Order: sequence, then C-alpha cells, then structure tokens
Amino acid sequence: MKILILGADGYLGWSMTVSLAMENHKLILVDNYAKRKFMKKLKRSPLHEMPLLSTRLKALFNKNRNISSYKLDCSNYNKMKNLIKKYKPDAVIHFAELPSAPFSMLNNFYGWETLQNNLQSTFNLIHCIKDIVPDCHIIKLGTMGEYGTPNIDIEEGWLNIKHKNRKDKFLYPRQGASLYHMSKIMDTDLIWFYVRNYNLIATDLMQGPVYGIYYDEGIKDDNFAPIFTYDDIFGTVLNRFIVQGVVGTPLTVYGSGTQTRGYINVVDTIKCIKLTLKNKPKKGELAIYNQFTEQFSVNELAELVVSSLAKISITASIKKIQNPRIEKEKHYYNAKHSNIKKMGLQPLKLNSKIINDIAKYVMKYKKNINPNIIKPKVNW
Ligand code: USQ
Repeated sequence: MKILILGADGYLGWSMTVSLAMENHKLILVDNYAKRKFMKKLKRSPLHEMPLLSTRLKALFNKNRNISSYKLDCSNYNKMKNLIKKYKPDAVIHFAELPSAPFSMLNNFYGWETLQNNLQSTFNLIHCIKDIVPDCHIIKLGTMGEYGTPNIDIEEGWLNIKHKNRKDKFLYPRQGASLYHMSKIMDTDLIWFYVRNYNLIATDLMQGPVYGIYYDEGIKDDNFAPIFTYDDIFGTVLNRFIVQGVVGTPLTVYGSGTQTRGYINVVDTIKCIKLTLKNKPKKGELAIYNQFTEQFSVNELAELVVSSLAKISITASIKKIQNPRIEKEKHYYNAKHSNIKKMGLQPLKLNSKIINDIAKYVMKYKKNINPNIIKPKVNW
C-alpha cells in the first residue's frame, strides 16, 4: 500500500514507521518537529536524544528504500494539498497532533496552540482527501479521554438512543477533561461531518494511555526506538512511574489514585493500527474502536511497578500528592473494547516482566534522567 504517516517522528508515529518499513509498503513520512520544539522551549527532555527523522531513516533504507520523508507542517493547507496530489495515498495514519493534556492547560498560548494545530491539521487532511483521493482510508488517533468518565458503560464510539418510541444512533456523548481532549472531540466531529456528507472512509481509534518501547526485531538498536518521555508534561503515567522507580524518587500518584483508565502497550497499538489498515470501512462509514487492552486504577499501576521493580532489586515507593488536574477520582469505569479483539488482536497483558524490561531500558540512560522535570508543575 501507499501509506502517508503524519507525525512520523513521534512516540507512536516512529514505532508505526519502523513496523511498516519492514513490510513492502511505500511510505511517505511527514513531521514538523513541533513536539521536539516545544519540549526544548519548556525545558523538558526525553530519556535520550534521538537523531532527526532523516538520520534515523538511513537505517530503515537498508530494509525498505521505498520511503520518502518531508519536514512539513500539516496545518499548512497548500503544502498538504501538494503532498496528497503528488502521492495519492491508499491510507493516511494521522498522528500529527499535540498529544498532551498538561501542555494544553499550561496557559492561553499553549491551549490555543493545541486547539489550532490539532484541528487545522485534521481539517486540512480531510479536506484534501475529499477533493483529491476520496477512497483513501483515513486512520485517525483519537483518545478514550473524549468520553471522560461517565456514570454508564462506555460503548465503542456510538450509542443507540430510544427517545419517545423512536430510535437513532449518535456519537457517544463526550466530555473532555482538558483542551487537548477537547481538540480530539472536535476532530471526531469534523471527521464524522465529512464522512457522512461526502462518503469518505475513516477509522477513529479511541486510545488509552500508552506505555512501553516499540522495537522491531529487524532493528534492535536504541537509536531506532521511539522518543521516550517521562516528564510532567509529555510523559504518560506508567512510563513515568517506571522512570521514577529507577531514579529512586517516589511514584507521583495524583490525588487518591482511584482514577481508572484503559491502558495499552505500544506494541499492541502498532498491531491494532495494522489490523485497521487491513479492515477498511465501507464508503460513508466512520468506524470507531476503543484501543486499549486493560483497565487499571493509578494505584494499581503504582503498586504493580513497586512490586515488579523489587524483583530486580530496585526499592521504589509511592507518594500520593495533591492532584494537579481537574478530574474525577472516584468514578464508575467500564469501557468496551471488543472490536480490536474481533479484528484479531491478542492483547499483551501487563506484567512484571514487561515493566522490568522497560526499567532495564531506562536504567541504561539513568544518568540522563532529570529529577527536576518529574514533579507536576501544570495545575488546572
Ligand atoms: N497520573 C498520575 N500521576 C502521574 C501522571 C498521571 O496519577 O504522574 C494520572 C492522571 O491524573 C490520570 C492518569 O494518571 O488520571 C493518566 O494520565 P496520563 O498523563 O498518563 O494520561 P492523559 O493525560 O490522560 O493523556 C495520555 C496521553 C494522551 C492520550 C491519553 C489517553 O498523553 O495523548 O490521548 O493518555 S486517555 O487518558 O484515555 O485520554
């Protein structure tokens, strides 16, 4: 297939690129390095610095020479249009969004940056697809956070409603807990608008917080692993806890720690997207899958990290700190996630071995860990 990957430099985008490069697809990679730029500006750094996409691609070229890469801002309509006209992709995987809730809640500037970047990129993409390649499969990364934490079961994207003896199907009600999550809700609305009015073809993957490191057996070299973040703004909770345990600082459980989410290993994220590529919806259909494999409370994750690290002689501790976020701590949470299993995913279950493999990776770069970027500094 001819696959366009937007946001190919990121945690998920790069993992996806490596995995698809091992198969015989034509890949067109795009990134504007916005996340690297903002991390630098906010004095946050990853576990180890990664070479730019162009340098990292050299290793992939030994496996697949059919890759082109562009430094391009997806919020620039004309540039997107020219790119899509040039390649006419069969599928686009859209990761080109600012992905952090704390980043979006830092202040007015970063809030608007998130809304504008995420919406404009999505809008430009769908508009170009509609005008140039309407049969192209748009695969978009959404988030479980679009649903929030409602007091009823979370369905996969849609809810059947019976009202005064009449029935209809609507997008499941959404209640984001940050401007980042709100931007994803608006993305979904935009996609659905275009899909239902112009018969486009799209899959929206509602993903939970991701953890782990993606390696392809073909390139087991840390320089080709994805960018791994552990700071208060860009790091996700489980990766942060493992780094905190390794560096010997207490695990930062926010509030009571009873907040529950659906989590997924990055290895499963990549498998799910590849399954999605093989399962193209019909024209005019927006497929929505909840992309997570297991539910945990923050306390459960923290306890699992402490007990796992103990097996490799690392003594970690937990410290409950005041929650910097506005989010429900005690809440009902039961989210469906059967579609990805129906497509064939055999989920990886989180266990001590997985946690300790990540910890061993982190230990190699222990000297790089900056303890000043661990404590949460963004409150809302
Ligand atoms: N949390 C802690 N301690 C920490 C960090 C987080 O207790 O040190 C808690 C948070 O309060 C929250 C939960 O862990 O209840 C998850 O937080 P997170 O920072 O791992 O995830 P979140 O901000 O929700 O966002 C992440 C990704 C985002 C993705 C989302 C999926 O950054 O791109 O969309 O996970 S979801 O959470 O389902 O919306």
